[in-house]
Amino acid sequence: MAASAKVWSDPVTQFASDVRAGLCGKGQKELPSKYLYDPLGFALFEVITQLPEYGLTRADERLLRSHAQEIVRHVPSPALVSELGSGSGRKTRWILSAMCEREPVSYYPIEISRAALASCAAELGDVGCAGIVGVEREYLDGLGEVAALRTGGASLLVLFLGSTIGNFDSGADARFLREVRSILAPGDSLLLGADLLKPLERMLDAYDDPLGVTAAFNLNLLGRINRELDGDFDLRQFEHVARFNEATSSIEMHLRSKRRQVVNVRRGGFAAPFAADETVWTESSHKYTRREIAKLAVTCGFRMEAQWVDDEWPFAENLLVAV
Ligand code: AVJ
Repeated sequence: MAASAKVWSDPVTQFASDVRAGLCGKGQKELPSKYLYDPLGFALFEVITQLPEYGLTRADERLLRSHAQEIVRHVPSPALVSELGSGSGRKTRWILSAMCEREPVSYYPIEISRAALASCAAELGDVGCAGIVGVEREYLDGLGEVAALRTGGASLLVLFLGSTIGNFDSGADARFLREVRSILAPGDSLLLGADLLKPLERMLDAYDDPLGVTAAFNLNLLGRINRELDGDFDLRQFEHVARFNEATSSIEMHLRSKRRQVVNVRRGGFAAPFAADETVWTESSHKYTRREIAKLAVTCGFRMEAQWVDDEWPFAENLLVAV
């Protein structure tokens, strides 16, 4: 039993089986967006956050910077801070510094990307009172671990920033938030960043920038398959596509095969056929309305304590409290 559990949890085996499932079935091909973030993908995403067309991360950071004191005032003291997908950690600085003005705080970033954890520890190492303990796990497993560490009457403040919630398929965002809620105790807080619906042109430019950084970020997923699974994708035979799906209110990223071709993934032991113009769906990024977030909060066992919206780039910071 131990042996099979070990084989299954091997990250390469898991990646190979997810790629096989995503590329070899009938119907729409798809790959889980979490695989976009290998070290190269993580670095490309960092560049995306600096593009003039991609206002999301700057809006998130502006809101946290301007309202950190106020946000923290809603959180019962003492509190542990944990973050689902810390990324570089840059935005988190404002919250941690505000927490530190009242008490020393332990911060538990949860990340599957080791590169992100390292960058996060380096970025936040100088925030005086914060002890940083990185947790290299999937979000819910990691959060369960952090919740088990709490002692006495400490509350938990969970950060889920950057609109990563929007990457779940429709319906899966609510399922995920309910799972988060089930790990929390009444009175714990969840600070949820969510990108808002905005004019179509603005959304498309953000996911198909003229420099081609987002295209590189997307294509890198095929490069990663080549590197880690000994694949033979010719990246020049695929192109980046960003489109808005009205029905789901999501920006979708796809990779379109420029011609009919067969790609071998040798370490996975399979080959994937592509028709000309067939796409692989690599990411959805749902765009919320303010009311939709409020409804989501309530159906998942939270109340909406407060909401802050950026003036330049429609994006909302939502403070939810577990009921
Ligand atoms: C990191 C989930 C916020 O959906 O906007 C950026 C990732 N994809 N450009 C997003 C992303 C393409 C991103 N999040």
